[in-house]
Parts: sequence; structure tokens; C-alpha cells
Amino acid sequence: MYNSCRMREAWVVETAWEVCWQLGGIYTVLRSKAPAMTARLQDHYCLVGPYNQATASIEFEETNEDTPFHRAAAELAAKGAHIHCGRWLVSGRPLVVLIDFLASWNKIAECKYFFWKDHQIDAGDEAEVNDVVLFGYLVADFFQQLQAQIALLPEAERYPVIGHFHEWMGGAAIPILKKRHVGIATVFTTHATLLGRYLASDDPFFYGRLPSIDAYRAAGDRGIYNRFAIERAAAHGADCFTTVSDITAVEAEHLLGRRPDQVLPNGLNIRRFAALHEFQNLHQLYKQAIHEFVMGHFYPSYTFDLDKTLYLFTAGRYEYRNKGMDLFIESLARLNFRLKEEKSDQTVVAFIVTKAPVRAISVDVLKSQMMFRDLKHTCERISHRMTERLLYSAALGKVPTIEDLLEESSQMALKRQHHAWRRQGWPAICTHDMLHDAEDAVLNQLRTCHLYNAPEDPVKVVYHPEFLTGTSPLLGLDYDQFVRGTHLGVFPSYYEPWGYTPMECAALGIPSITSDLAGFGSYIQRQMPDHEEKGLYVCRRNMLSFDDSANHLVDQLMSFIKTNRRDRIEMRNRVESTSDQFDWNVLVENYWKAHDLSLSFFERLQKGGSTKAE
Ligand code: G6P
Ligand code: 1S3
Repeated sequence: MYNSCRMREAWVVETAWEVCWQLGGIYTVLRSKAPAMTARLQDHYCLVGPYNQATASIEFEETNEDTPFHRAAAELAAKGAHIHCGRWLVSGRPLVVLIDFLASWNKIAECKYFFWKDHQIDAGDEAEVNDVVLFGYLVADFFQQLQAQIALLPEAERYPVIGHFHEWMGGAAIPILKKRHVGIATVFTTHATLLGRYLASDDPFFYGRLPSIDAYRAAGDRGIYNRFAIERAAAHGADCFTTVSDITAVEAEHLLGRRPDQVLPNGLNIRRFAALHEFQNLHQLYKQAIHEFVMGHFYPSYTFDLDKTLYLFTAGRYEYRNKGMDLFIESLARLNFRLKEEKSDQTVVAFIVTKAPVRAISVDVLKSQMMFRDLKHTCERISHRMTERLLYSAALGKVPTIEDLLEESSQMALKRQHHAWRRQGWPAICTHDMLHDAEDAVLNQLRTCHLYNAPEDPVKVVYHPEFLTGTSPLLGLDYDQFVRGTHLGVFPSYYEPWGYTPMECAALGIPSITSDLAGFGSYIQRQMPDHEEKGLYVCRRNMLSFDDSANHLVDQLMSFIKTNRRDRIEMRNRVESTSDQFDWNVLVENYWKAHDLSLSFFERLQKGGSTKAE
């Protein structure tokens, strides 16, 4: 275990756009890590983010405590800033400072001027860049006040301050703090490079081309020059530069021009059950809920054996190529062909869960589910009545016939409901009416691949273009519950700095496929030689053509489909047992190392040396 004596003696402040505000993966990083941070640093740890009333009203509690963070916030407030200090209502209850930068909009012109004058970065007219610059100045003001408050503490508590900044949106304060010579050690973490994400999304040879990309020109061509400049200034200005995986470290070195000093793999806050059967029971429970959705969706057109049906899924932000949705769909088409060729009696239902622009849930899809629910209620009523009749027959000492148990009126009611429910066409491939149906990349590829949910096709698809919630009238499951009910998560990303989805599957006891171009995939390839045995598969994408990767993925899917129930139960046990390794209690050590590095680079710089590792 990494042993840092410094860390117990520092004030650590993490700044990010996603504090108390879920937008993407960084929220998961900060929130899941909070208990590990406060366990060690207690109230010497604080997070800073922008104030967003809608989410703050749920996730944040303003407090009136006596901490240097509260005092610094009060000083800033006295000078006119709108700033809230309190606790994030998540496990670990860390201290949080939320800055309402929009309330200081009168300062935007001045901030943009100084950002251009001092750092030669033109914030331009883009609203997001302007927000980031204004927030950056307010964050820098906060750190200055914090320094002043800490200087007033008794000598024994006057520890150094470490400012840890995430992503370009949280990193604009770094060059400002450097320019003002504020005496704090800084860490910058990029969770993806802006330019890399743009370039990878439409260049199938991105990784091969990486060493020869002219980053400045490419950023200009893509119209993201000012964001790129902020990211680069943060990466170069920080005492310690970090990223989340080896893959992104190489990308950052080429595109941002600095090799990260430390890699900070992402973790989770793992909660394991004491008994193995508990999570297996949950699989069964939520699989039943998925079965019900599947019956409601498919059975009005045709039926198949649910006991021989496997549920695959992919999920993530709608970055169609980056998240490997294109490869998944292509592989499903090839899988369909192979299963037909083998005359397999297996059915595969593949879910694609993302968030795309939609009008509403499709009326036909919803109607079918509602009618199925009515049928279920009728069955429940009849079964209650049957229990009464069975008891009556048993009390008479009589063996009942089906007519004794099921009245004619009930039989008729069931038949009528079933007839009304049946439909002529095939089940929809998409659960929603899309806003841009003709241009939607997933829909178009499903059409091109002829994945239409035809009765003779063993591979069925359900494209759910909205994130899952327990209150939805379709599946009625939260994401975690849905994952538990499936058999395999498939995430063959092309661009994925880390990728939480396969790791979450492991924590929930579900096997998954990631890719060797995902940070998590390359991490398990290095750290876990027996990852396949453990139900963590890695699809090869690095330096492989799309076609070869699709064939590799189909082979992986085919061998999974051939597993029997016992194999799958054992595999779920094995995959769940790996999850301890991904706990923040283990992985937070890398943060302590980065913080130590920042302190030593910072001290060296103070003495007139270089910030770079020597
Ligand atoms: C869990 C349950 C078992 C069930 C099994 C189904 O292990 O505890 O009762 O038989 O899941 O597994 P399968 O992979 O076929 O969904
Ligand atoms: C990023 O979020 P994304 O899905 O845009 O940060 C995440 C947290 O580090 C990371 O898991 C993901 O790969 C990145 O892409």
C-alpha cells in the first residue's frame, strides 16, 4: 500500500463541472470516490463546482459550519459573489462549495479580456467557453481566499493546499492561479482530450495517425480551438498532470504536448453481498421483469421460448462510433446469420440503451405493454379465484377438474384479451418515436443490417433511445436493476478513455465485453491475465479493421451463447468476485501519489526548478 505521510497534512480541493450535477462520467468518479476521500482527509477535503439550482436542490445541503472553506466562501460572498457552502448529500458527505457564476455575469467582459491578455486565449462568443472562463476566475478567487484563511489557522494546521482540477471545464483556474502566483500545488486530470474525442469519432485510423496529427491545426479545423487552448494551458500549467488510462496518456502526450505524470484509473464504491445467492436471486428477479417486457413487446406478433433466450445490451452516451454501437450492431447481424445457419434454437434479445432526441414513447409499443399488463392483472384475479376454488374442492376431499377451477367466463375473458392484444406486423425495433428518424445512425444501421425483428430471426433488437428509469411505463427498471437482469453487457468502444459500464457490470455480477481501446479494457489486460475466465472479455479493436473486429466480437458472442445455465451462474460468481479490485479503497492510492507528486513538483518550482518529472 502506498504510504504517504504528506497526505494527512494537506487541504485537498477538487474542482469539476459535475459536482452535485450529473452530466457524464466525471460525476460518477467524484461521487463514488467521496467516501474514500473523506475517510482519509475528513473535513480537509472539499469539492468545488458551479451552482445549478435544479440539481443542487436535491443533492446539496447548505450548512453553517466553521471550516476554512466556509470562511473563504463568506469572504467572497461579502465581495459580491454568489456562493454556497455545505455538504454533498452522498455517501461520505463531503464538504462542497458551489459557485453561482451566472450571478457574476457583469464580470464576463473583464475576465475574457484578462484571459486573452495574460494567457493569449480568446474566449470568443461561445456560451460554454464564456461560462468556463468566468467560473475559472471565481474559482481562482476562492483559492486565494482559502489560502488567506489557512494562513490564519494555528501553525499546526497550516498545511499546504492541493487544488485538483478535472477536465478543461474545471481547469481554466490553473493558468489564472499560476499567473497570480497563488501558493497552492495543482493537479489536472483530463478524462479524455477534447480533440481526441472529435477526431476519433469519424476517423477509423485515428490511433495510427495520432503521432503525426498537428493538434493546433486540427483543433482550428474542428472549430474547438479556444476549448483546446484552455485544456492545453491547464495540462501545462498544472504541477502534476494526470489522466485516467494508459491509452489516454498516449493521446494526451501527442495532442496536448505533455506526458501525464500519473495515471489515475477510475474506481467504484463497491458494496458486496455477504452471500453469493443474494445477487443471483436479484438476477432472477430482474430477468423476470425483462421477460415481461419482452412478452409484452414480441408475443403479440409471435412467440419464442424465454428459457432459451439470452439478453445482451449496450449502453452509454450517444456517441455512435466512439462507444462501438456500430460494431455491436454489425456483430448482431453476423450473429443472426450464424445462429440461423446452425439452426440454433436460442433467441438473443439485444438492447441498445442511450439518449437520442425523441418525441415520445411510441404509442403502439406502449399500448402493447399496457394490454399485456391488463392480461397479467386478469391472470392474477383468476389465480386468486382459483385458489379459493381449489381450497373448497380440497376441503370436500375432491380432486378438481380444470372446469372446476377455471370458470367459463374467465376462460372467455382470457381469450378475448389475447385476441385484442395480437397484432399483424412485426414488433418495433425502437421503443420511441425519434425526432430524426431518417437520420438516426442506430436506426439506419439496424435497417441496413436487416435487423427488423422478423419471426425467423433468432437475434431480436430493442433500441431504447432514452436512459432507463424505474418510473418508465416500458421496462420500469432503473439502470442497475436492468443490468442485473441481463446476461451480458457489450461495450466494444473505439474511443473510451476509461469506460465505467463494464466495471459496473462486474460490480453487479454480470459478465461483459469491453475493448482493448477502452481504458478499462487495457487495464484488465495488464492487471488481470485471467480476465476471460472471470467473465471480463476484451474485444480486439486496436490496429484491427472494423471487419476483423466484428468477426472477433461475433466469435465472443457465439461462445457466450453456447454456455449453459450452470456455466453462467458460475461465471456470474467469478465476475462478481473481481469487483473488489475496482473499489476506490484500492484505487484511491493513485490519487495520493498524484497529490504527493504535485506537492514535490510545486516545492521544486518554488525553489526555482522545473515542474517536470526528473
Ligand atoms: C440465478 C438464480 C437461479 C436461476 C439462474 C438463471 O442464478 O439464482 O435460480 O436459475 O439465475 O440463470 P440464467 O443465466 O439462465 O439467467
Ligand atoms: C469520460 O466520460 P465519457 O463517457 O465522455 O470520463 C469518464 C470518467 O473518467 C470515462 O469513464 C469515460 O471513458 C470518458 O468518456
